[in-house]
Amino acid sequence: MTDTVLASLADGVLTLTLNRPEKLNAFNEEMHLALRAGFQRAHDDSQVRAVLLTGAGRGFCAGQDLGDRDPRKGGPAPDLGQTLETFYNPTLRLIRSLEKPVVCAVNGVAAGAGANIAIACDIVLAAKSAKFVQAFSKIGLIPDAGGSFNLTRILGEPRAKALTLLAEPLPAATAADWGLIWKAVEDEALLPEARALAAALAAGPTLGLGLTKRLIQAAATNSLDQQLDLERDCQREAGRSADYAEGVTAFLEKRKPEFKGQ
Ligand code: T3D
Repeated sequence: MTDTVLASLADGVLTLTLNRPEKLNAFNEEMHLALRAGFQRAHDDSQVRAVLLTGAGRGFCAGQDLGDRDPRKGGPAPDLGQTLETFYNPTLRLIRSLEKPVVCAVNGVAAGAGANIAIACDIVLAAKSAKFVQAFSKIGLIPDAGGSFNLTRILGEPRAKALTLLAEPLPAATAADWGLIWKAVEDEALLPEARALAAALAAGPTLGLGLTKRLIQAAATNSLDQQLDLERDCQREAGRSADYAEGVTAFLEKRKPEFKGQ
């Protein structure tokens, strides 16, 4: 059987490649479990200092495999609240709570939950030919996989509502102009750029980068007072790290720092 998610670790970067190209990498149960296992490994393995998520073939991810939801096959209607709780939400929580950078290279169409998993990552690069489709309303569903939260927070209500109600494809260049993603790049530059970015992050001060991620995410819901307290606590922790000592020493010695991720 083919692996539905390819995983490889090199130079601190765990690359996870969604691998059901004939279905534009739509999620079946096996792919859900494999992706979740990949992000769990990123949590557990100190050798992993950054994650790179991408898709095999011409698509990034077309969301749920609708072949597995075919009403014509009969039987009771599935409880989709339960499928979110069982399959999508744990992965979303693992991505957001991972205190290591997650780079997403959107190599082609990202639809439904596929689009929303991409935008939940920390730094999103997309090929210029890629597009983001909030496909849910076309089949009578609502935006999930954190989409209603992230789209609204990043874009504001007018654009979040138009994208989700109309389900019109959003080209990568517009997604970048709107600040939904970091960058749209030439198709052939996507993987080289994403790999270089992930490698640079993996060579960085992992603890400080993880705390930074925690802070930026917390700012969405914290008051200024709460955020100032959190900055104080995180800076205290960062200030005790070996990487901070190395960073300052390297600066004073006018050389490149060699961060160990501690
Ligand atoms: O169910 C739950 O657990 C709740 C959670 C839901 C989360 C969700 O993600 S709901 C949203 C599900 N996704 C969609 O509705 C997107 C459906 N796909 C599309 O709208 C289009 O395929 C795309 C816009 C993504 C791409 O269009 P295009 O023209 O580039 O490609 P295509 O020809 O439509 O698709 C290529 C093949 O992939 C095709 O198969 P074939 O005809 O070559 O054998 C197509 O059927 C297959 N495919 C694409 N998306 C899915 C899919 N097969 C199963 N499920 C899919 N989602």
